[in-house]
Amino acid sequence: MNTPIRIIDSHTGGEPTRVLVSGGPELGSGPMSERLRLLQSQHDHWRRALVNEPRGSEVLVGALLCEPQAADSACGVIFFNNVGYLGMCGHGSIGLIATLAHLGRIVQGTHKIETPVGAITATLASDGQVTLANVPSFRATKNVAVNVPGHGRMHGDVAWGGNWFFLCEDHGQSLEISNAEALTELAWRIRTALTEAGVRGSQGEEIDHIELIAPSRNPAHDPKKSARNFVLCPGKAYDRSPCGTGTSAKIACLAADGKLAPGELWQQESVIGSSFAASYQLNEQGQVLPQISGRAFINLDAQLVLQAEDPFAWGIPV
Ligand code: PYC
Repeated sequence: MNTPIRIIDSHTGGEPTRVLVSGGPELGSGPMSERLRLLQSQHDHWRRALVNEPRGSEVLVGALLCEPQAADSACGVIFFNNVGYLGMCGHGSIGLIATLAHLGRIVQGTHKIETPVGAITATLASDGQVTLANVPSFRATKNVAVNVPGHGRMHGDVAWGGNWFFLCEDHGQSLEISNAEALTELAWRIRTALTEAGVRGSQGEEIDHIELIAPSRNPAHDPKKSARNFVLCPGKAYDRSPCGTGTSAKIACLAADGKLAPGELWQQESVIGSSFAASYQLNEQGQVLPQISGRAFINLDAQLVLQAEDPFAWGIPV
C-alpha cells in the first residue's frame, strides 16, 4: 500500500508553513543541496501540488521533510514557495520544529537541521519557543543607490541571512497591513530596478527578498534596539512574520555598522505586529551567527488527495 501523503500546517507569527512529512518523492541520501536540485529538476510537481492553488496559495511556504545525512541531525529540509525554492527559511524552521514536536519525534533541547545552505540548530524550550542558530550572515554591500520608477532614488544594503535581501529605510511608506498593496507594489518595483541595474549577491545571485524597514511600534521594544519590517518574498507575497532570514540579514548589517554588540537583544517586528527576538555571536573567523527566537502553532494535520481525473491535482502551474 502507498504511504499516506501527510501534511502538517503551522504558522509562525502569522506566516504559514506546510510540511510534507510522509509519502513524498524519493530523493536519495545526498546533501540537501543535491536533493534540492533533484526535487527542482525531476519532481517540481510536488512543490506545485503542496503550495500552489487550488490547494495552496502564494502565502504558503512548503517544506519537504527529509532523512538527514548525519546521524546526529534531527532531519533535513528543503523549503519552497509558489515560484521556486528557498535556501533557508527562518519562520519555516520554527514551524518545522513545532511540527516535529507535534509528531512526537523530538522533545525539548537542541536539534540539528540540514538545509541546502548548511546546517542550522534549533532549540525547543518548554514554553514552545524555538531559537534558531542560523547560517553565517553578512552584508555584501552598504548603501546601494537604486532608481525606482515612480519613486525616485532609494538606498539600501545588500545582505545574506540564508536568502538575499535588499534592506531599505528611505522608502517613505507607512508599514502597516492596510497599506500592504502599496508596499507590495513598491517592493516589487525595487526588486525589478535592482535586477535591471545589475545589483546582485556576492556570487552573482538575484536579490529576491526586499525588506522595507521602519521603527518598531511596540511600546515594549527599546526604539534603539528594534525595528518593524515589511518583507516581500520572491513569489510576490509578503511575509506575515518578521522573516527569520530577513532578521538575520538585518542583524548582519547592524553588526557591520557597530550598532549591535554580540549577545545584545534585538526585536524585529512584522507588518502584522508579530515579533522575533534576535541576537548574534561571532565565530572564530569573525562571522556573524544570528540567533532568532519565535513560536509556531500547529493548525492543520491532514492527508493530501491526488485524484487521477483532477486536472489541477498537482497545482496550477505559474
Ligand atoms: O522566515 O526566513 C524566513 C522567510 C523567508 C521567506 C518567508 N519567510
